[in-house]
Amino acid sequence: MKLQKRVVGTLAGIVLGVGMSCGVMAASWDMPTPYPDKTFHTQNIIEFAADVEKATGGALKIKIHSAGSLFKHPEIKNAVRGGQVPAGEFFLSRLSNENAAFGADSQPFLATNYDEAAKLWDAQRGVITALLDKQGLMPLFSVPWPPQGLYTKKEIKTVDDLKGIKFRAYNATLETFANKVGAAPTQVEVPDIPQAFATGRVDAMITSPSTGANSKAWDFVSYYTDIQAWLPKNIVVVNKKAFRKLDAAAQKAVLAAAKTAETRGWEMSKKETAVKTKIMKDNGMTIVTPSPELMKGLKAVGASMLVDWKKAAGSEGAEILKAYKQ
Ligand code: PCA
Repeated sequence: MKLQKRVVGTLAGIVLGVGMSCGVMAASWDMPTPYPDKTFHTQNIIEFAADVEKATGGALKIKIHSAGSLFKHPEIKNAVRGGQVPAGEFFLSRLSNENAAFGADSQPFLATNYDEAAKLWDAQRGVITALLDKQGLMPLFSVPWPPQGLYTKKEIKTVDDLKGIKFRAYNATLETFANKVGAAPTQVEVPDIPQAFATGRVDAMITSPSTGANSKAWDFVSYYTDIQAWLPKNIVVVNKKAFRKLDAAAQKAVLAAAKTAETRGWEMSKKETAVKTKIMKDNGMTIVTPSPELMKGLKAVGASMLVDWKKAAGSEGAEILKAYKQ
């Protein structure tokens, strides 16, 4: 037994030595993500990992830990920053408490369709990259959720109808929005949505048709009002030190797979919108086109929030808006 172990150990040493001398040391990365497996973002990341593994001939394997199973969503960014894991995914605008520039894509009614969202990401990318660089992080790719809509038990015809409703929020910006319309916000992560509704912690939410359908929203609300309020993004980041430890070929493979994943993810997101809205309809939800009065009221809230955001985001925010409006 002892001898066997030694032989195996020696063999492993030889294999490792040969590997290193060729510069192809195999690496395995653990990658935490916040959303469940069937979420299109997670599916896209699974394909990204497969592309990397294939392009490196198995020299870099990325193991996805979805639905906050390795690190909870609020911990993922710092886990990558601290080097506990080399890469991870999170909801970009969660970082708006560090710098408002991270929250541009969650500003209500600033960018409300895919063309505008793409333009906003072009405008935002450089600023975000510089901010993350200061933390030893590098963005790999970013993909938007479908336009955000309103889920309620009763039909909402004006902003006043939202008064006093217990409202699920997923970041500080949505919390502010909910407060401004007179609702009562509570933070709830996606995997906890069904339970939060079932136990009456919340009675309404704003999220994509994607998250709505995946959460079986028809079990707890009847109306989906298609307000198309903003298209917030997820981002996948890598720890720069971990990235530098890869050989040149693996670094190239990661960047190429990231580029492909960004393109593929945006396409997946676009398809998701119609498919998931139909699933909600087929399950008995009433899909409502918002009244002009409701939209007017919501947009007024968005406009006042943008004024505050501009103040908070300073020169970085101004840079983003200038590039976006060009
Ligand atoms: N789904 C995620 C973020 C935005 C979205 O559409 C959520 O509801 O938390």
